[in-house]
Amino acid sequence: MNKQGAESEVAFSELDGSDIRIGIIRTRWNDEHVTNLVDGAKKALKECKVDEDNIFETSVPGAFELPLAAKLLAMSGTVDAIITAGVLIKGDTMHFEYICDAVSKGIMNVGIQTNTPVIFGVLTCLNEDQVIARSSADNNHGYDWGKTAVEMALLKGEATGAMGGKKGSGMGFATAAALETSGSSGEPGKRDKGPGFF
Ligand code: DLZ
Repeated sequence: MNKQGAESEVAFSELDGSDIRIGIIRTRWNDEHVTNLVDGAKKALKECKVDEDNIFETSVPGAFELPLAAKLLAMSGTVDAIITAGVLIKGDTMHFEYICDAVSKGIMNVGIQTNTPVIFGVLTCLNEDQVIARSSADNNHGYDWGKTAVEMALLKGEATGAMGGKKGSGMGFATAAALETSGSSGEPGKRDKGPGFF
């Protein structure tokens, strides 16, 4: 079968998610495929040592409901990153185009507005074969979404100082912060351990 570019091309460094909490919001539309994707995400979370008790999962009817549900969860302050999971399959009308556009922009906006990493775990496929090629055991995009959620949660922790520079996303922010740490010297360019972007 032509997988039409289905293979994942992203590599992840080793991620320690033992101190982070992840929210999963999944759709009940295309239930079977979405369940496979969520299973893939959970496999990645387990590999990253995210405690099962630190995974909150809930569902909404369809992909259109994902952005608002994600915003409400982000505003609750109970999770460090959110995975939205859904499958949109093109039909005979323009519905697919409108929903894809609204959902992708909506999910992006939630992350930007709430400073909570929100993973775009929505497959937008032309047919079911494309869905299967992206949610099956050996190539499950949900797995990448799980790793991405942990990486972004760690990244936010580094950037805000919440991780105390101990755990990293692999992007080096915490290292940069640690290099600049010099106590309360008051010297220009020096500062106490804190947000780690520079
Ligand atoms: C209505 C609809 C259709 C036609 N297709 C999908 C789909 O492929 N995937 C999905 O997640 N949801 C679909 N929906 C439901 C909408 O996302 C939404 O739940 C309803 O329009 C109610 O707001």
